[in-house]
Amino acid sequence: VRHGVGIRPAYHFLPAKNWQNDPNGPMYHNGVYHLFYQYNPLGATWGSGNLSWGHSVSRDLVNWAALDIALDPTAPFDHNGCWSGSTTILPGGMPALMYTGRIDNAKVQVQNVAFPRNPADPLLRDWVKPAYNPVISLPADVPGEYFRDPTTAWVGRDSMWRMAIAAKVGGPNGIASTLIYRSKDFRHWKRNDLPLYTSRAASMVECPDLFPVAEPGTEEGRLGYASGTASGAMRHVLKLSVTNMTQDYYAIGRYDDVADTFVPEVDGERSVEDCRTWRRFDYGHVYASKSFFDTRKNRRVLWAWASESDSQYDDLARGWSGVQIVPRKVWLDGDGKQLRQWPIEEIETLRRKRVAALQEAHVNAGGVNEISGAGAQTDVDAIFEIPSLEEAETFEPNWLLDPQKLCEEKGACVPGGVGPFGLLVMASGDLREHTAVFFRVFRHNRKYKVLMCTDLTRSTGRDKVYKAPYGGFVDIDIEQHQRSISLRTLIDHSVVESFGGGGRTCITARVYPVHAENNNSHVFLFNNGTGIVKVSRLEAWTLATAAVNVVHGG
Ligand code: DQQ
Repeated sequence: VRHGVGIRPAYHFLPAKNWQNDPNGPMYHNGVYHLFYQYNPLGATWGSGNLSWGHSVSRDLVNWAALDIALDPTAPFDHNGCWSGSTTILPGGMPALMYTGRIDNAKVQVQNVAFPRNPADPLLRDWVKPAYNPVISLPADVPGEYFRDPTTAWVGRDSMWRMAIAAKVGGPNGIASTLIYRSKDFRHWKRNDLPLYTSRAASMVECPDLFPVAEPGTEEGRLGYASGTASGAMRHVLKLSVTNMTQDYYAIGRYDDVADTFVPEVDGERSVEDCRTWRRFDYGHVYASKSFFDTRKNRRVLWAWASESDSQYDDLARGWSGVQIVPRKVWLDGDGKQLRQWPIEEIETLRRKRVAALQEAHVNAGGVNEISGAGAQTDVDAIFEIPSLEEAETFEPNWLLDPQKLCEEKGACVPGGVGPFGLLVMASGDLREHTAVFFRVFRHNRKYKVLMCTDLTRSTGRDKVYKAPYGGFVDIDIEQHQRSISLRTLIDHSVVESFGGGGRTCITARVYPVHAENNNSHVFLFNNGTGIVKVSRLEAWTLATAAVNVVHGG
């Protein structure tokens, strides 16, 4: 197997070479978008002690220019790695990076700040770490390796800065906590007695993100959190990355801006205490997500890391590892219970040839219809309509807890009643290799339950590659939606990002088809249910290659 040819994404963010993981400190400042990211300049592996902040800039969140590394592990307060953190734009427009440094042989974690050497430089190329770092040292009740990932700071009604930091509190078997620190001057920080949130169920959570959401029907831009201020909103979102699950979970809830505590509003089988029961931004393969408020378009934008899911040997052979998802706009759904996500509209500037425009089409039971002209760089946007829900299979209540397992039991090849129907992407002409993105509708307590899966079982002929299906439920009342459900899928060689039910359920997968080495991938519609499925509307476009950290000249 050749490594990398046909696999390297064409419009997802990745450095020219080497390893990247978490997105760090995304911001929009003076007309420029910045993305920093965990980067190992020495190779295609994580390299904990070498981690630096890679830095790229963009005017449209699609095309990116690579700049020099913003932070590298050279100071006494970070010489074992510059780990994750965030940016805050201080009053007067001065941006500040707050990040975790690993200091000594014990790899103790502390928090450091850095500022642009020349704030007038439009690209903010050069960052200085003041000698007074660290600004926050390790608290006595936190083990050295469990204190990290400061958030963007915000100002409370008492005019004090606040930021959240992940920590395990109370020794090695301590409690996964999100601590709040407060400061008057962004330099001297004091920990609140009460944490923002604790979860006894998870052993460590990292990369917290707290942000306000506009209530349905009101405008995001009204919240006045352009500079990171989180106050003034009725409800907030807390996202936590659960270390041992390598998964991100979020809850919508109430943030008390005096006590600095967060209480999730949970429904169904979700629990306040156990953040692993919360909803997920993505039911596939993403981690360590981070959002920022984009004042250019008054929207919240989410980034997240999608690591490789083949082997480290493959990473080394390719010389690179890890991509960022296409940035997503995030907002509160009209039901007030869940977030919705959609690829930022700028990605549509890459649309070149519209290869399909279907209306009132259909896919017969057992049908497989090619969308000809669609391939490894394609954007598909479709609405399916189910003429009759009569044939829906009966839902078993114990399936509720584990949609992923249900996708394993009922993969794309298992015929059903209503569905499985959807797309086969990154498919070889003979269909031997394909990744299936699909829905299956079940009857449940006189209502219907919609399951969305990305089935990787046949994604590649290679072995030693992750192939278990991903899955999540789509929280919509399909009867209220005229028995219709939408699916948008962004196909980019080894990345398949799908948005089900208008972005209520998202699944990102990494795939490594062998046939793609010959640049000969196909896209099909399929229906493995017992009745026909209508395609009320479907459009598909080829997508151009974006300029992402391309190295010029030389
Ligand atoms: N990655 C960083 C940490 C963070 C983890 C180190 C999450 O700061 O907790 O690369 O992926």
